[in-house]
Amino acid sequence: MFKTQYAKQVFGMLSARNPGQAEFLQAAQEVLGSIEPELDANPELTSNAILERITEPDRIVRFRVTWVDDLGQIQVNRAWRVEFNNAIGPYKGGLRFHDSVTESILKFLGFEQTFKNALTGLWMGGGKGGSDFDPHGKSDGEVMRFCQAFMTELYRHIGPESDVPAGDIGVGGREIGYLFGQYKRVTKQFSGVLTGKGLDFGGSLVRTEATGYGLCYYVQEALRRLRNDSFADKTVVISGSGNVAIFACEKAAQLGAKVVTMSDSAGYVYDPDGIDLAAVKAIKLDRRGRIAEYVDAHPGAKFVAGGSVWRLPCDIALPCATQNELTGDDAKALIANGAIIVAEGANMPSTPEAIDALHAAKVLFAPGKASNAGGVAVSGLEMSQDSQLIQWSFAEVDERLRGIMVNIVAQSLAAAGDYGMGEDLMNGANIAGFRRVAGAMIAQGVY
Ligand code: NDP
Ligand code: 2IT
Repeated sequence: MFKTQYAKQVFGMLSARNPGQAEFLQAAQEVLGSIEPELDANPELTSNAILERITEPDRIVRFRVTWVDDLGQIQVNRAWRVEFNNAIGPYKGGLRFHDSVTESILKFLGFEQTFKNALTGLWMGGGKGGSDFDPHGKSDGEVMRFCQAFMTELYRHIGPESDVPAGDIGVGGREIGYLFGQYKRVTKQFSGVLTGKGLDFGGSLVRTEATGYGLCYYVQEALRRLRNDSFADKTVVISGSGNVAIFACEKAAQLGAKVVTMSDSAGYVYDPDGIDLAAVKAIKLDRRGRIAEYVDAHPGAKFVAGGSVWRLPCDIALPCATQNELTGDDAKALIANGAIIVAEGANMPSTPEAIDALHAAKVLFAPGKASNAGGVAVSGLEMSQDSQLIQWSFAEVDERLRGIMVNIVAQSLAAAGDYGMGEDLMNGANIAGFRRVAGAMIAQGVY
């Protein structure tokens, strides 16, 4: 599986030390596999024990969150903050509230975040946190009380120059507002300790749209450079119907494509006329409803319970829901249907089998840590604005975001080119992100 003794030995150690952490080992295996030529070319990476250090989180805080539901019952959830690596900046990364959350999932996300943040070119280390709290079906009051209880412990571990959380699955503007309110209540500090804040209290324009928009800017640039092509007149299939999916759909349509699907954990909608995004926003953002409701007002569309959007014909596939949602068989269906690029809006949505199949078929594959970096990039821009107590215009932030995504494509192709890997955007992103973090670690000595 590995060609170098060093990567093989470290992965063996990781597997022995982290039993049952399948997601974390999956993410680590991908990165270690990609950077092997870099290890061969730079023996100081081995002598500085960079792989042993970069795969072990700096620290993990785990805590109990106790809150009272609307029936007066006491509820207990588990929560974590994984502070993975701060070689190039304060720990930075989102909070996920979902009943599937485990330490393995947060470690994979924090590990990925370390390299993603490096690719943005901004000063941000890697972190991730969250809870097994499931916000589905909870009232506003319950979500607020949970967020307040969560922050009552988390506040002592974070700070604008040490660790800056943001949103992820189940954590959007509402939750960040409640978390920020509680942070201020217990610390008396108004600072950029969280990103994704409301526009009237330290938030940045474009942060809400940033991940989905950035994903499309990345795809636009990759298609331009590698296929002399664009979004114009392409059919796009998107999974998910949350923050990332909605704004990927919006930008893809603005760039001339037709998006025909969106989904949630219950199933997907297929609209051959192109998704009516205003309707999706009304259902998902205004009413917090289910995507199945879309067909009520769109008789030409259908809702399919379960099933996979990846079996539908498309040119561009944008997985924007969750990890391991696009399997090897899904990839084979996309290849058979003539897809030209799969670009990850979610974190690690493609299984290793899917990635192998896409590479073998020469379908462009954009790894999440590169193609979904727009969200955290604008979080970094929010931190810059907060530290100066200013707010840039929409156009200014959007242009900086576009520049960062174009640069991520360039950096990835340059790193792949260093080892004759051509258009391998995954190996290129892993090498480029790793280089920056490893270089900073070596320069900062043994710690
Ligand atoms: P949201 O909570 O806004 O939306 C998540 C969407 O994915 C929902 O449609 C949800 O459906 C679906 N989903 C979640 N879990 C599952 C599951 N186990 N099976 C099937 N569907 C599921 O989250 P985001 O849009 O913010 O995040 C989506 C992905 O993008 C995640 O992988 C996240 O890590 C990644 N990401 C997010 C960024 C951000 O800025 N928000 C930045 C970079 C990456 P349902 O409602 O039924 O659960
Ligand atoms: O996965 C991610 O990059 C995010 N959820 C966004 C993190 C952030 O700090 O904005």
